[in-house]
Amino acid sequence: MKLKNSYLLGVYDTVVKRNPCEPEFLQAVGEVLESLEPVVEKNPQLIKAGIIDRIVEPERMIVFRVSWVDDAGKVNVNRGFRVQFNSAIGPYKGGLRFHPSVNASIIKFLGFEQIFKNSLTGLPIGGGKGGSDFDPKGKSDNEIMRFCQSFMTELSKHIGADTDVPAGDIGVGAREIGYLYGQYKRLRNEFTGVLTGKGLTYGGSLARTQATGYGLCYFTNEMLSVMKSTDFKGKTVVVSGSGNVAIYATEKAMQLGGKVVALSDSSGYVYDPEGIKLDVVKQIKEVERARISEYANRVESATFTEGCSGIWTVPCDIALPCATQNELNEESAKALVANGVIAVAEGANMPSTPEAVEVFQKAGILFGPAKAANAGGVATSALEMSQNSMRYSWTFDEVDKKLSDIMVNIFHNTYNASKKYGCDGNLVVGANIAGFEKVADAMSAQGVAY
Ligand code: NDP
Ligand code: 2IT
Repeated sequence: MKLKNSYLLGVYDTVVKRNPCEPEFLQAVGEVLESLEPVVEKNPQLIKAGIIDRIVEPERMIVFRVSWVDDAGKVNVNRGFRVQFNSAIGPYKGGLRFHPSVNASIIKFLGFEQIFKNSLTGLPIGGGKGGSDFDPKGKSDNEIMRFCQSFMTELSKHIGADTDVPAGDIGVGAREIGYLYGQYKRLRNEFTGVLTGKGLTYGGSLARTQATGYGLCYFTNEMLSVMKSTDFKGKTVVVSGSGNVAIYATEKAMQLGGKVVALSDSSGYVYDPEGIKLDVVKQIKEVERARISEYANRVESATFTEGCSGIWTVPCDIALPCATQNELNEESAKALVANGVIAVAEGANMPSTPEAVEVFQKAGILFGPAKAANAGGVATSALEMSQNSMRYSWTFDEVDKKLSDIMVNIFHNTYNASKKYGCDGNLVVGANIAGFEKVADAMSAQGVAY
């Protein structure tokens, strides 16, 4: 922790005391507080108004039991969460994660990040996140359906199209959103835009599936162009993960002229020096829900290596971590730098450890932090909400164009904020400050309840 400002140190100490055993949440808060030092020094009125003391404390956290019956007739119990972190600029908005590692710390770090990310989109959405320690791997469709129905039976009491609008994240894609939506509608008898990432036949938006990965590449392309006068053309790209974000980041990186040579999952990574064949990946991951190792069985030029962090030893010009938090540590960052990487942009949430970020920044590598670089998913979710409110839908090209404009804007707002506060080109600081300013203003305007 490099915090020096005594007020911010006090805020951080309180967060540590209130949230023991929550390392991911403390990591996310620590990074934002460090970035806000110059803002607090320029704007001491923030201290009296308690804006930062308030922003680090969720407005509400709901924790609930999710009981469900498996195919053998046995009752299973999981824990469900929804953190409603900040509603200053719009209804709570953020995904649901189903993964065995989910706990209060993970949900709170994600919900906290979402406040600033959602603000950066320029759209009226507050910060929230939820999920469960349920593991979808190896479950039948019927088990997934029963779990989702049980989860939504409780969650439905706390969400609504103007209150809190969940979406997908790790382990929650179109299938899960469908089951969750069906149950909400059954319970409430309302056809409303209460979830995003819906199927196209019942209120989903074109381009939402592609949005996070495409948006990541639009952001990266603008960062490359403005800060290094280059682009994706002819560049070698490594993408970690092989889920929703990784697949569509790969697709757009290739459309922009890059060559993606590696993808991973939690078991290991595949390396294909001839360039990843995305149709094979989509068949394996989206249709068969199988492991990425299968790619090496089907494509002759590819090899599979066990262990997911080895992917960062593959030489590349551009690295796009798109799997999960803290997947890229100091050692991996050093390997990337030694191999000549010029840009790293985060598709996943907080995939780089603080030590890794420092390695990139010291080496002068372009670094696009998650809050800015992966905001295209939630931005397009907000566009889905707009279409639902209008009972209308835009074409793929209309949504894609809005997405691209939003990502270019996010880059410039982030870059400009870094310059305004004397940290030229430090997009971590820029994103945190640009995201914070709008939320802080709205919180000040709305007063404090006595
Ligand atoms: P998916 O569930 O579609 O894919 C997740 C991918 O990451 C899989 O390849 C998975 O491998 C891998 N992964 C998950 N956990 C781990 C782990 N502990 N170690 C190694 N690999 C892991 O999720 P998404 O693609 O939607 O999400 C990926 C990241 O992007 C997450 O950080 C998410 O928060 C973030 N994000 C997602 C958005 C969206 O719109 N979906 C928007 C913005 C950010 P395996 O199958 O082996 O588990
Ligand atoms: O981390 C994220 O921004 C998401 N998982 C997407 C959230 C959303 O509401 O679309």
